[in-house]
Amino acid sequence: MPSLEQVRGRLEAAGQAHALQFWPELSEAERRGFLQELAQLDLQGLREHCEGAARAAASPAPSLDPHMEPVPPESIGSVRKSDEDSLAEWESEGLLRISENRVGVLLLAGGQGTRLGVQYPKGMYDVGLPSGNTLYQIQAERIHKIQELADGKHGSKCTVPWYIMTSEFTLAPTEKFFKENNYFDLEPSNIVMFEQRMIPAVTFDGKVILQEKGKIAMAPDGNGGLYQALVDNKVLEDMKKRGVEYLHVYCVDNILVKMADPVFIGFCVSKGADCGAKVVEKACATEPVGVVCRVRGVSQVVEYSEIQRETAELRGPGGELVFSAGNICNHFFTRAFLQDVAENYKGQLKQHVALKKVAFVDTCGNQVQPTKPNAIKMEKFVFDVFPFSRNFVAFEVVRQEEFSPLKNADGASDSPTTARNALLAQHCRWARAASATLLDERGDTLSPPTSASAADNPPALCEISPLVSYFGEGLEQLLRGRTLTTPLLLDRKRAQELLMKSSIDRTRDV
Ligand code: UD2
Repeated sequence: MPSLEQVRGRLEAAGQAHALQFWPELSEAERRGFLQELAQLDLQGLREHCEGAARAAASPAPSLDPHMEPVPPESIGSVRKSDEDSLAEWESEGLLRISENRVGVLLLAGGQGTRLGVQYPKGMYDVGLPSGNTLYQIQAERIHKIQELADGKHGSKCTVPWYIMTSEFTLAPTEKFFKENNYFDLEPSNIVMFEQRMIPAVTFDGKVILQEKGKIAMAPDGNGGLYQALVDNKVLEDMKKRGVEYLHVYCVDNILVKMADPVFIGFCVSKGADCGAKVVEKACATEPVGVVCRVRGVSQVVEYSEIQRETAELRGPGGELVFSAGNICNHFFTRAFLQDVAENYKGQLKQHVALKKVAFVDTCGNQVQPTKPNAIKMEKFVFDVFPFSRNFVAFEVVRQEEFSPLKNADGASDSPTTARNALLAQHCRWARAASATLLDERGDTLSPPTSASAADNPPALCEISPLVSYFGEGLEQLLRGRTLTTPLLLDRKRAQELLMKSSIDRTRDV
């Protein structure tokens, strides 16, 4: 570890000597911790980072809007517009690749979840389902099920490894939570957690911020920090060792995420894509999702925070949004493409400026909670590698089946309530499609919601464990012709009971 004097020298050279202002007041233990933290900082690049951040905040990059064009609809694959045969073909292709151990999933879980307002990683959040399952549990169960479906189809015993990118904020609690939950009965060696880098938040005049007298305010480097983190933690080597060639990268908070979605994987593979993104039709012009579009002819995402309102609101002749392909942070990458990015492009990723409120210690040593943004955080975005791909594809999926993100606390959109209701409504649809009748607690038949009533009434409490059904499949044999009282939790045990009952009923019929 470098000495205090060496660190002081480098801080001075970077114009950041103020970081040691309160050194004399620190205890021995605090000094050790702080010195260690400072030693880990890239002190060589610090000046460049701080000056760059201040410059970027003072003169924002020119807007991309004048160069944006929508992706022509015929260039976007679509669940809605494809026939049953194509969908079945893609699914089959995806399941084959999964059964061959060539598919992995990668969770982006380094974010701080500030909007939701919890102090723990978002994946640990329980949105209040009858099962009490957290987002991590739901995701893990979907991995179990997709492995089982691929095994069932191909007679294999396959593994979908789960890579999880965390940050200094989320690694320890995530590890602890997985351990406490016995890794959700997945094989621990198939869960690979790794950490992305942290970078200092910077004031508008380019100074690092003291969050405490012996601590610099640091933040994860954005979900585009993925590419550096893959290299830092030798994740690409791990993928190679396991034979993983295709990766489904997704963000933690979408309760409807189809883990290792075989349809999406199969679509991308059959199109020879090296990079792909799922999109949904935007719900409204101001929905906080990036738009997949072309900029100067090259496919990429323009983030919701960077598109101008007038552009977002542009409408075509039929009244539809011109930029309607909403990014849902579900991406496909080949390992070969990620390797290429790691070797050739990760240094070229754009830096995006976010202005945030960061608590700090002022020069008199007082703790201050700012009421307006006082800090610049530089972030990279995971989708900024799209322009480097040779064959990018977009794939439109149905919102109500695949996208309901948990971003905010209740009372706003994309909340625990909207996420819970989206999942319950989907499971009611699955149960009804399997010819079940659902009753309320008083024994009255629950009729399917009309689009008008769905907005006001929460759906029936009908939850189907991913261990029973991944995406609605296999329910007919359990539910056909049955009348079931809600709340209903169709977990493995209940499914077994229903299966036994079905075979007894069939014997009686004979
Ligand atoms: C993301 C997408 C947006 C849209 C939306 C849909 C990006 C940059 N934006 O916006 O276009 O698709 O999701 O829900 O992808 N994360 C990290 N490390 C970080 C920061 C974030 O791992 O340093 C993770 C975070 O834990 C989450 C994901 O990245 O799983 C997305 O982060 P977010 O929720 O802050 O992104 P949001 O909603 O602004």
